[in-house]
Amino acid sequence: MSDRLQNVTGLAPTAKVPAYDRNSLKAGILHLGPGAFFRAHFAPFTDGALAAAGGDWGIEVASLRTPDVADNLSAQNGLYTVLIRDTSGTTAEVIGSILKAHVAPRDSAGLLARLEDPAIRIVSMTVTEKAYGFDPATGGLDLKHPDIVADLANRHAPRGVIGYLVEGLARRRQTGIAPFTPLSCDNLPSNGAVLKRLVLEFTSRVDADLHRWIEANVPFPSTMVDRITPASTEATYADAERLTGRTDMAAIETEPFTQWVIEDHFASGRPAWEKVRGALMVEDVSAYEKMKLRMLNGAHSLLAYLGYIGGYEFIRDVMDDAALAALAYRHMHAAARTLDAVPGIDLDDYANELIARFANKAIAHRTYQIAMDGTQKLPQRLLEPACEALALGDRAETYAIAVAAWMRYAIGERGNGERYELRDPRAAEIAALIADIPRTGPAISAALFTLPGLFPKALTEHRAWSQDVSDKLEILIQDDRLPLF
Ligand code: CS2
Repeated sequence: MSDRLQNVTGLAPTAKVPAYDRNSLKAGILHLGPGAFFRAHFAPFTDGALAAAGGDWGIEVASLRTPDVADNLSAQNGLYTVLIRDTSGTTAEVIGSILKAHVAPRDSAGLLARLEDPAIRIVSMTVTEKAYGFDPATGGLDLKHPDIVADLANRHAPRGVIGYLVEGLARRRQTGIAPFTPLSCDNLPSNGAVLKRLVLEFTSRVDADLHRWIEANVPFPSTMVDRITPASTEATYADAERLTGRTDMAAIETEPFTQWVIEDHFASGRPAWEKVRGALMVEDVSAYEKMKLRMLNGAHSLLAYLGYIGGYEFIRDVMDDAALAALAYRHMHAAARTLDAVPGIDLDDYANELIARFANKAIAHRTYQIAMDGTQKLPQRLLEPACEALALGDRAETYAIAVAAWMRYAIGERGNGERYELRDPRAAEIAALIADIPRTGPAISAALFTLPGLFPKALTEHRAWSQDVSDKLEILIQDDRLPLF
C-alpha cells in the first residue's frame, strides 16, 4: 500500500492537481452530507471556480450521521480523487476545495459554531430526499419524521438538516450576523422552495420573530444537479491509487458529463461557478429541474426496478437489452411531452444524450443503488408527470410499467424465492401492507395504492391506468424474465 493522499506534491503525473494554493484558502461554505455525489459534483465545481477566479470559498463538510467519509477526508487533509470514466479510459483529478470535515453527532456544538461564523456564507447540502422531513402528501413538513420530531422538541440541540439550519440562522440573527444562503443540491423539484417552506413551517412552530426574519432576509435558491455517480468500490480505490500513487479512501468515480443549473440568488456572494464547464446561473431553474427529474431520473427508476427484478446488476447491462433500452427511450419521450420548453435545450438531443450516458460501459451503476428509497423518489420522477400525461390524454403506459416494476420490487422477493432488503424508509409499512395478500397483480397493486400519501387520486381513481398497473404487475409476478411490453 502506498502512502495516504495528504498533499498534492509528488503525485504520479497521471493525476491532475488543484491549480490554486490551498494553503491560503479560507472557508466560505459549509456543506452537509459529503457523500459520493457531493464529491463528484459540488466539490469539483467549487474546485474549478477557485482555480478560475479564487476567493475565500473553501468548503468545510459535515456528516450528519455516519463518520466514515468525514474521517477519511480528515485523514487526507480534505483531499480526494475523482476518477472520470468512459470507454476511452479513466482520468484522475485530485480535488482541493475541501478544507475540513466535521462529524455532527460527535461534536454538535462545534458544527453549530461553524454555522455561526460570518465567514460561512453558504450552507449547502446533499442529504438525499428522505433527510429533509418533507411530506409528499402535503408538500410541507412531515411532523412524523424522526429528525423533525426530535428537533421540534429540542431545537437548540438539533440532529437533522432543518434543525441545524434553523438553529444556525437563529444564532446569526441573535448576534447580528448576516444570514448564510441555504443551498439544496438534492433531486427534489424546486428544492430551494421546498427547503424554504420546511424551514418556515418549522420556525412558525418555534419562533415567530425568527420566522419573519428568515422570510425577509434569507434567499433559498433552487438548483438542478446532474452527474451519474455509482457508489465507490474496491476498483475505485485501486484505480485511484494507480493513477495518483497514493492510497485514497475517499476516492469516487463518475462520468464525464456534469451539469449544474443554479438560481443566482445569494445573500452574501458565491464562488464563480459560472466559469466552470457545465455550470449555468439562471433566474429560474424549474424548467431544467423538471426535465432532469422526469427524463433522466424517471427513466433511471424505470430501468432500475425492471432491471433489478430481471437480474441485471448494472444500468449498462439493462441498456444492453435492446427492448429495455427502447422502453427507456419511449419513456423519455413520453416524459418530454409533459415539459415546457427548456431554454437552450433540444429535448430530443437530451434524450439521445441520456441513452448514451446510461449505456456508458465504463460506469458500473448498480440497479439496486438506484432502486433505493423508491417512496421518496416516485412522486417527482413518475407520479406527478403521470398525472399530467393522463390529463393531456396520453395513455401513460410507460409510467404504468415503471410503477408496476416498483411494486414488483416492493414485494422484496425474486421469482426464485431469494429475498432482498428494500432499502426504503417506508419498508416496514410496505411489508405490513402486503404481508397477507396473495401475490397477484390486482391484490398487490390494490394494497400498495393505499400506502398513505404516495399515490395521487388522479392515478388510483383512473380506472384504465390503475388496471394497466395491475395487469403489468401480474405479468411481472408471473415472469421475472421481463416480458416485452
Ligand atoms: C439516480 C440518481 O440513484 C438514483 O436515484 O437516479 O442518483 C442519478 O444518477 C443522478 O440524479 C444523476 O444526476
